[in-house]
This record gives sequence, C-alpha cells and structure tokens, in this order.
Amino acid sequence: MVDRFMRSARGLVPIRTEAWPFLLLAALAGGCAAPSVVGPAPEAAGTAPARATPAPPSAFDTWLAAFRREAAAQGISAATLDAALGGVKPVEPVIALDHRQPEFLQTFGDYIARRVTAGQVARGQALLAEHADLLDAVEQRYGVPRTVLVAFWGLETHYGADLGGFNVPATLATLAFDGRRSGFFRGQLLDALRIIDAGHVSAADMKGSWAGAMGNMQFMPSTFLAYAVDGDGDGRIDVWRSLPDAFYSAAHYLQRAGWRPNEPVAIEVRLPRDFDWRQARLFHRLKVAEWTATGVEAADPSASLPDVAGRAAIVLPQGWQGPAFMVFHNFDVVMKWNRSMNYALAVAQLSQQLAGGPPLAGGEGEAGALSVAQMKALQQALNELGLDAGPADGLPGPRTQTAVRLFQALHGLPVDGYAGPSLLARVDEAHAAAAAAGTLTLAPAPTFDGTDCDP
Ligand SMILES: [Ca+2]
Repeated sequence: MVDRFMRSARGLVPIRTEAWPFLLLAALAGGCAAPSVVGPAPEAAGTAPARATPAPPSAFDTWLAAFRREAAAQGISAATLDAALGGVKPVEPVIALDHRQPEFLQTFGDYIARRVTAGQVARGQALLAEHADLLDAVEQRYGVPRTVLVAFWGLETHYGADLGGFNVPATLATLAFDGRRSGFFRGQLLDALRIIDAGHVSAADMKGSWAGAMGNMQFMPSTFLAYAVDGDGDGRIDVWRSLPDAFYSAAHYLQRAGWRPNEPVAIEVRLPRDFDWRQARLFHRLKVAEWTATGVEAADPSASLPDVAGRAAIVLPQGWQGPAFMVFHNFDVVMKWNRSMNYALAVAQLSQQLAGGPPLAGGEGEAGALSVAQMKALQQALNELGLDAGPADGLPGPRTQTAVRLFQALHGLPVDGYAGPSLLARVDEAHAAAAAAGTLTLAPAPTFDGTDCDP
C-alpha cells in the first residue's frame, strides 16, 4: 500500500491521483500504482560529505531543530528524537525519486503483464499453502479471503522480498523538508516517531520505501497507527518481520474500509455485441441482474456472475477492444488502499489466479501507451476543439475522459473514453481541420452530462 502516497490508502492522500481516482488508463509509472520503490541502503544514501571546517547550520538543520521542538512539545521522547533524527541529513535519492516525472503512461495490459505473472501466481500459491493456518485465522476474524490478502502481499512487496531499504525517519524528514507535500510528510514523520516511541520498532530498524511505506504490506505511519494490530500477541506490532502482524493489520484495514465478505473485487466479463460503450463507467452502477439482462456474462464460461446485494459497474481499462470487467463494492474498498483502477484490477486478477482461476480472457486492447507529452498535447487539442479536457497536465482524469467521450460521440467512434494512440490521431486530424477552417476555440466547453446513458 505504498504510495506511494500517491497511493492512497489507508488514509493517505494520493498525490497524482487524488483528483482523478477513476482512471481508466491509470497509473503512471511512479504514480498512483507505481511498483514499490526500493532504495539503496540508507547508510549509503544518507551520508553527507565530510567537512574540514564547521559549516553554518543548513536550512535543513534549522528546519530540523524547529521540527524537533514541535515533536517534543507533542510528547515525543528525547530518546526517540535522538535515535531517529540525531545527525540526520537529507537523503538525496529520495529527493530525486520524489521529483521524478514519468515519461509514459502505462497501459492496463502492460501493468498486468508485469505484476500478475505465472511466477507471481506460483509463488503466491506456495505461500498460501505454507501459511494456511495463519491465513485461515485472519480470514475467520476479518472476512477477507486469504487469496486477496496474499495478492496484496505480492503486489506490495513481492511477498515480503522487497520491503524497502530506506530509513523511514530520514526519508520522511527529507520529504517533509523538501517536498511539495511537506504538511503530509511532516504528519507522517510525527506518526513514525510515535510508533518508535511506543516501542514497536527501533529507529534504526524502521525501514521502508523512499516514500515511507513500511513492512510487508507497505503501511504509511499514519495507517500503521490507525489500523495495525498485534497479530501474534507478543505485545509489539512488527509489520516487517511478523507475518501475523502484517496479515492481521492488512485485513483489519480492509474490514474497516468496508470489505464485504463473500463478494468479489471484480470479474472479467464478456459484453454483448450491441453493448452501449457509454455504459462502461465506474459510476454507472446497475444491479447484476440488470447487467445480465443486457447480455453481459462472465468471461469464464464455467463461472457465473455473483449474486451480490449492491450494484456493479463495467469498466474498460484499455478501451472497448480490451478486456471488460464488472466491478463490485469491494473494488471501491481496494481503491481506498490504492486509488488506481489498474491496481485494483490487479488485486482481483492475482487473487483469482491464486485461487486457481483462469488468466485474462479478453482482447489485449489497443497497443501502445501515450507519452505524458502526447497526453498533454491531446488535452490541449481537445480544449482548443471546445471540449473541456481540463488542464493539460498529462493525467487522463475524469474531465479528460469526459472530453474524450464527447469527441468520440461527435465523430462516430465507440464512446469508451479511452485515450490511446488511435484517438490521438483522430483528434490531431480534427484539430488540423479546425485550424484550417479557423474554428479553433478556447471558449467554454459544451457541457456533457456524464450520467446520461440513454441509448
Ligand atoms: Ca506482534
């Protein structure tokens, strides 16, 4: 649950995705669903060059002194402050990682291909067997299936293999001082100190991702404080070395986020030939029986769509030619962990394959992802065509998707909201024609009622 604070989770505020949690394209590399970023050893990362003569206090040192006074005023012990922040320096790789800009958007197919591999499934199945008693106990208490927990484990840290090597107090101090999200990381740093103060872990052993996500399930400190539990009953919460603590904590988080036992996250579906693509949107929700009545069925011929109480949506993460999924209430729960549609679909896919389910059946969708520069150009072109794609920020959020859908409707294309290379080519064409005709505009865009799904 990293995030990557761009990952949301667990109380985290996602960074790049907070305004567009409904991505169909999803996930920038390094963005909301970035792979866990495991850094170099903190000793190497945090070493400052030796100085021959004493230097005046740096801006960081001045900031740190003020922070320490505030932390002390909030009750953090002097021993913890000394252990966690004594002599700490900005961790340069963290700054570089925080300022990194992805070059390309990532297609759903690429995202899944990298995360839900045969090896990942086989490893997860072996671990399901190895930890069967523990996972059974967690499932009994919280109602979260073992395959789902193990899927999170695999996606977050490759089943505990990649916990991250950054010293968390140092990385959080770096981000709190340097970052564009100083307030967020300052709060995380205070929470990290509270965890050390409570005796769960020593400052030196508090390792994590460059963004401060910790342990097998990559909890941010605030999430740890709010949701982590002592699964093995030894009096400490050790999300790094105790699998009971890590699994109980993750399941507790999911339960508190509203997990519904006996309901899936998402199921791949086959859509009828005459399916109205406009209906494939995360917030267009129908009862399963209503979808079934339109001809939607499970992609796996041996499976049937589940009988759930709530409503479900159809999503097309790689456009109308790609796989289609019916997503349920628990999909929303997973999106609280990480606000990336691709991530949530990966949890669904990996957990189903861990349970012996088939791999994806649907088409591959349009190949090739737009670069971020191309996405910005697309947004600018849509804006100049009078369709409101929002700021040209390279992020295909809901506003951009709505503009894409409107463009598609105006040009007789399948209205799936997907911005791939072919859509960019069509928009470029229309933009050139409008430029030649002198009709480009930046006038207020026509409104498009995204809830209008009448055929
Ligand atoms: Ca424990």
